[in-house]
Amino acid sequence: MSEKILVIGANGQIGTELVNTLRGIHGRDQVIASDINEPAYAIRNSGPFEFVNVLDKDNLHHVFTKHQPTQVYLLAAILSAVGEKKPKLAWDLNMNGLIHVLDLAVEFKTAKVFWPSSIAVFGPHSPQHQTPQYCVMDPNTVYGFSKLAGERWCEYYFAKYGLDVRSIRYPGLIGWKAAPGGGTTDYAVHIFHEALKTGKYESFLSENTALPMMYMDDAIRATLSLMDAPAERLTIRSSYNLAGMSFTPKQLAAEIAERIPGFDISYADNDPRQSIADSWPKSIDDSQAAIDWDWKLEYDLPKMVDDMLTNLKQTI
Ligand code: AKB
Repeated sequence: MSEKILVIGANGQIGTELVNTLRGIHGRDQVIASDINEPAYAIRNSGPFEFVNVLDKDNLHHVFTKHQPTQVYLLAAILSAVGEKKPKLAWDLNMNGLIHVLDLAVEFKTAKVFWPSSIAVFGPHSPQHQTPQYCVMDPNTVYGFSKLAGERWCEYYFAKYGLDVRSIRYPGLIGWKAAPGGGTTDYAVHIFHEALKTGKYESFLSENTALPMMYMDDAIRATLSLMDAPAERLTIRSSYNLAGMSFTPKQLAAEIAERIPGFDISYADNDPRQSIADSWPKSIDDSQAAIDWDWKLEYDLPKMVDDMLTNLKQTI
């Protein structure tokens, strides 16, 4: 069957890469990019585009009627750092945007829905090392508890309406093609740009703050593997833990300094993102993803740093 894929929030860090990868697989006209803003440069000329505001259900209904998508990726969201500045908007967008899409997917009999969750669903009382799939979860950011509530809705729509909704708890994502959009893990992208431009960087997280991270190539591959997996193999309908690699700003800076001699890192005091990072896991147990859909990581820290610097050099 030929797919018709709607990507909502296509302008973001994941969306721009996902849209172009999906277009490479399914053909440009089979993948409808959509966003509340003008299409980002990276996706502007690569296929069809619709303006979509996930909070406007009539607008969404019109887009579903027009394109009758067989798959929907809902990527529109407010991330952790921006969410703390605009808590009500973050809750509204992250929650009601999801419920609108789940409702329309049921109404239009959309075959599959992908929705991203995050390591932000964990909180200060969750185990910090090798955080398991199931454990205490007491997120203390609006972003984190909107994602946790969203996971519950996804599982509920699967159980109640048979909607084939699939999800991953992404770690911090690092890529060279698009900028991250207001998260706590963004330092791990900014550092590469500043290393190449100025040879120095002030990290807003302290030197020993370990967080789970993943290279974008792995994240896109994981997303497509989960979406391609046979439904009967999937045992988790809330959201799968996904680990990637774990490192601190100091460890990342040391890897960069090996390739850019003289690179200098300093650390800011009292950034509000520090307490968010301190409430999140340091590493994640993603063994269920390996069992259910054969997940295997390809990029470790040195390989990711090599690839980032090689590619970014050509764009800066
Ligand atoms: C953020 O930092 O808010 C995101 C995330 C880990 O979900 N990158």
